Amino acid sequence: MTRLVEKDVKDIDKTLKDYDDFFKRQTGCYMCEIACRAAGITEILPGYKIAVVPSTTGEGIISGFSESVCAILKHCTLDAFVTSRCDVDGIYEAIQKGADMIFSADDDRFIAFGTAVRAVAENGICTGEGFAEALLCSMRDQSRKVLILGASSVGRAAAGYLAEKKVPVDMYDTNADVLKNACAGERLIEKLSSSPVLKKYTYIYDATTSGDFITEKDVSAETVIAAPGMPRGITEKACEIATVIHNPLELGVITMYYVCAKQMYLKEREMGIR
Ligand code: PYL
Repeated sequence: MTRLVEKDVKDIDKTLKDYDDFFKRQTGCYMCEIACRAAGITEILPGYKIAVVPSTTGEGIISGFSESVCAILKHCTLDAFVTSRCDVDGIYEAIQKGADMIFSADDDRFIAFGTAVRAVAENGICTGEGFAEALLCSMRDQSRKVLILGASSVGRAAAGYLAEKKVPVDMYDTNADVLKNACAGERLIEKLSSSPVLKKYTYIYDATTSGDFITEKDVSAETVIAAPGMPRGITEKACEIATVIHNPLELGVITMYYVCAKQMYLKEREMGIR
């Protein structure tokens, strides 16, 4: 997983509306709609109060990261705030201020979790599934194979999601061992033993951290690429030709919210408090 830096997140809050309009032109849906579909939400859920708690562990705070997460959640008309304090003190503040859900990220893990009921959503899995749903909505022919590059947690989540939707997948990773252990037993996932010819695929999913390796030679006007990988794996010139769905944080965060909220809602119904 690439650790984001300030320049990756600094303009997110200012560009969210325009970006979501662009995203809708690309996929036919707004990010919230895609995230709800990825989370398997078919009914209106209660709005939960969300606290974003900065974490100073490891390499510490990324300037603008928590504020961007909060802005993304508010863009979906959710009730979110960033705690003034960090780490455990921030968790204490979040609960004192009535947060139902907390978002927090250290260098290894970014999660959303319930404060009153056991519920958790993880960024890599949610990003993988959110972008897979975005690709699915953009595919004119869902019987065509999708090429997934990168068997990281994001790529594995995407492969499992698409296979569950009966979409055939070719999967490739430069690390043969990582590829071998990915999505074991999934019938609809074919693992490639050599580097694929990109031009052969209309639908591509870039879950790598390679950056700028898909060029204008590899794509056509029909090509659709879901690209959660950071840095973006597709060159500017290729982005002018193909449909490239890419954002550093937005879709993963929104999908995390709905995945966590669905767990909370179902548990609350079980407990008779909804
Ligand atoms: C969640 C992002 C998506 C891609 N890489 C992940 C990353 O950069 N993780 C590190 C996040 C650190 C946040 C820092 C803060 O500002 O609270 N601890």
